[in-house]
Amino acid sequence: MNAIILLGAPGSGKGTQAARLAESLGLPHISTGAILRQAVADGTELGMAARDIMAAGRLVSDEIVLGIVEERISAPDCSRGFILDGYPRNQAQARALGGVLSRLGAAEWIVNIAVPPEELAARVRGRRGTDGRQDDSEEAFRRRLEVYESESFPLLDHYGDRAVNIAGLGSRDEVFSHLCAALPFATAPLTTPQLVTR
Ligand code: B4P
Repeated sequence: MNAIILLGAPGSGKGTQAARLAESLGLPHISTGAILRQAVADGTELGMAARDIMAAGRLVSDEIVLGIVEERISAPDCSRGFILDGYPRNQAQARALGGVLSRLGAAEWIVNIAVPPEELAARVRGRRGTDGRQDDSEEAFRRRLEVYESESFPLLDHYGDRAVNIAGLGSRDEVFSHLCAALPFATAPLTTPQLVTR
């Protein structure tokens, strides 16, 4: 079982790349952010608990998010593996996940998508108004970046050389090629015609 873990700042393209990888490998894409947004939209108890925290750009409690992840990865469609997008986001989550994955006997593949802050801000600004995400407002996004710097960025030290860094700048296709190159079992489709010489 392969557990692919995508790390990166808000707006780094974790969700974009996880969706492509899921399609290419035929593995489920598990986005804790998407699950939480759906719960908010459905008005469930979980959604009620998460709504204001997310809108403020803060992290939902570790206990809640671990519960979501444990339940999702124990579903039958995750038996070959899965792609985690947005989890873990701090050291407590990383330790909890490590315990769950070792019980499952899963191999961890950790990839960090590196994007400079000015590009992150430009991307999120670009989707304001189209996606209607409350946490994309100027204030909430600034807070999300601060939370990333203090809580999620240190995960790179936590994972050390088990995490592979890839460049998240460039087109979505280029980033996808870097991602596939970091995973021995993934192959990126050719994005430019191959020159055939006779
Ligand atoms: P997430 O849903 O994980 O959102 P994100 O980190 O902001 O986005 P992502 O990096 O996936 O960027 P995307 O592909 O969309 O989290 C939202 C909130 O949920 C958190 O703030 C928190 O409150 C809560 N939450 C989630 N997980 C949690 C956890 N584990 N613990 C506690 N709380 C948790 O890309 C961004 C934009 O860039 C898009 O518009 C995209 O089209 C564009 N883009 C992507 N790739 C590009 C490229 N190569 N070039 C140009 N644009 C690109």
